[in-house]
Amino acid sequence: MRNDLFRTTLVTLFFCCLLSLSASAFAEIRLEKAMPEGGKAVLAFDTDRLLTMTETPFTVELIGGTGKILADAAVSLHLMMPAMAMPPNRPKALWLEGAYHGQAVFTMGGEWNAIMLIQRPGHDLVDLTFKLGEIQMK
Ligand SMILES: [Cu+2]
Repeated sequence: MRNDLFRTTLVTLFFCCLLSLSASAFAEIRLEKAMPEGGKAVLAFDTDRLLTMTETPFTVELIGGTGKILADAAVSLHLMMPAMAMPPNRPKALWLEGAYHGQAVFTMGGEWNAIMLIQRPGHDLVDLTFKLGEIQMK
């Protein structure tokens, strides 16, 4: 009887762990913007909550007007606070297996924007502003 209770508790704990692990593995912040020549840019942070002073992996997907993934761009983010001048914070995102990958660090609590800079050969520089909202202190 006591053993059964123990076993039930263990099994419950195990599934709770599994659930929370899988939830955190898929949690992301995903933002989309239309591109001027058609298609869209998708900015995804690999977290469910942005915090300051934390290396936060992000990916950029560029999908052309015809649905084709664009792999030929130079991509970076210009992370800035609309309320004040901050030191330059411009992580690059490098192409790897279907998306551009980079790491963002927000150096102060408050409202942030990410201006995505997209330069493709033979095209004008594109800048897209993503509002990230209030970023909390770690
Ligand atoms: Cu600031």
